[in-house]
Amino acid sequence: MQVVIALGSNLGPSRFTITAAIQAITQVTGVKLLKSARLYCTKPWGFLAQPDFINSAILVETDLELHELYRKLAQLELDFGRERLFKNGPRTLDLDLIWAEDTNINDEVLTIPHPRAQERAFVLVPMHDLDPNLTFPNTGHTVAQALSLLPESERSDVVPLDQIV
Ligand code: PH2
Ligand code: MG
Ligand code: MG
Repeated sequence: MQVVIALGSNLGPSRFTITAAIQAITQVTGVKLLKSARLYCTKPWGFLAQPDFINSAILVETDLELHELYRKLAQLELDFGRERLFKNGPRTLDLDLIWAEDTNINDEVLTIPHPRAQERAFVLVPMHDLDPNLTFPNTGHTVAQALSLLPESERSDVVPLDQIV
């Protein structure tokens, strides 16, 4: 099945960490990279007094069960020396399972679609690069629709790295 993974970092060499993490995910057995979004510089959401983030997202094809994929991603976070100072605070590497075709999961470990994805421009803008027509099964909204519901001020806080001079 197809899965969207969001990547974020704002501690250490974030830009390197994100590109290296994408490489590492493609090395996981049973995971094939279909498409990468651009890298974005994004204003912190939730807790403001921290550095800007680098965010991106990838679309993968996997035959792993989603909890198995989740455990592999959690291990990769640790391999990259994951530090997470507090909830919504600075982190070395965050890998979140955002979307998995027409799948809804809500158990002790996993919530898919990610419960806050549709409110966050730093998730939706990279997903829009992957495919604006990906549809969230819980709301029926496409990525393009969810994005259009956000205030312009939030969308403009997500800037492609190659547009920063
Ligand atoms: N992740 C958070 C909290 N806030 N803000 C931005 N811009 N990017 C993130 O990835 C991010 C955040 C918790 O996971
Ligand atoms: Mg996370
Ligand atoms: Mg997160």
